[in-house]
Amino acid sequence: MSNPKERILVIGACGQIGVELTLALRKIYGNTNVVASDLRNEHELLKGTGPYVSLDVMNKEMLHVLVIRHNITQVYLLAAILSATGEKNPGLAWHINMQSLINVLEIAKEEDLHKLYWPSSIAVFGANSPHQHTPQHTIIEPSTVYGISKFAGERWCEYYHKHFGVDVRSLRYPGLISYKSAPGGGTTDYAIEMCYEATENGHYKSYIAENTYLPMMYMPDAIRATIELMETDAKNISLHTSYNLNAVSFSPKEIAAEIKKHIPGFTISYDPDYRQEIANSWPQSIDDNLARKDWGWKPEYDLAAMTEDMLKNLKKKR
Ligand code: NAD
Ligand code: AKB
Repeated sequence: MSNPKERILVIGACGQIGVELTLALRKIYGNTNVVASDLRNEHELLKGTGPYVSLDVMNKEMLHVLVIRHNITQVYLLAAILSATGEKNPGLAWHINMQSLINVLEIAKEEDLHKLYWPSSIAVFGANSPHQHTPQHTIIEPSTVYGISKFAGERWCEYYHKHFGVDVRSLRYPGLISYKSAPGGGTTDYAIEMCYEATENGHYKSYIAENTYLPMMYMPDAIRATIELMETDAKNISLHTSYNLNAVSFSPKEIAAEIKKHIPGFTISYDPDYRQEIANSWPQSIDDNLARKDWGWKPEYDLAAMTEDMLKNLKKKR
């Protein structure tokens, strides 16, 4: 059961996940108890739904003041630089992804916050990890700066839990597919772009090759997984790094075929770029048995249900 006394801060609330997660948290905890924050201007969908604060998470003093002033008890840290953007500026990606987490972990320790959520990614895995049903515990040798920062972040989460008792929880999200807020520079964004282009222009040029499989998930499943993980009793959590999380696996060719069922004239061409190498290093599917066993995770959307819902909503947006 969620505690109505919780006061939540979402950092990176205007991003692809942040908008939908903030709205979902406001439904559960009450609009005024969920403070949204971001570097960017407030997202259209958040306007009028609850408090919004402009924040650079890299400024630890400002973050600390905000946490105290708003009596914050839980933080969801979503600010990050994703895989494709990260490869263009590795130093910046490392700096932002690491320092933001350390700032929040330190404040969680100092202010004795009840809980902290920070997402990891399938990007922690690398070319030497098993690519099919990639296990929770296996070879982890990420090749992108994003993946390296996520792996280091997982270790920091476990460290703060073990040494300072911080209740930090984490999921290794697959590529997330959604239509409400635009994606922020990931390798898996191709699938979202394909749905947008299919409804707008009837054609898409994919930067990922046709038979490249990647683990993916529809946003409603990701939001539900996040809230279920955060609401489960602490005694159910056996892992303080980050849980593998699986839903669907598909290739560009497969999602294109699914789109054609709804938009028969849709055509696709392929022109792989630097993101292909990133995709090649990642798993094709994930073993998430531990998440299922510990806190009862079960996805709902398959490729067909996800594509149908995406296209229906994108058509409504036009
Ligand atoms: P996003 O890029 O869409 O959103 C991130 C938000 O953080 C943006 O609104 C950005 O303005 C904000 N931000 C950046 N720097 C900031 C700063 N210094 N201070 C405050 N805000 C700042 O990313 P997303 O897709 O919503 O991802 C959220 C988290 O989930 C990230 O940690 C990401 O690595 C992780 N994740 C996402 C996916 C996915 O497919 N979207 C998959 C795996 C993991
Ligand atoms: C990306 O492609 O960078 C993200 C992720 C899987 O972490 N979507």
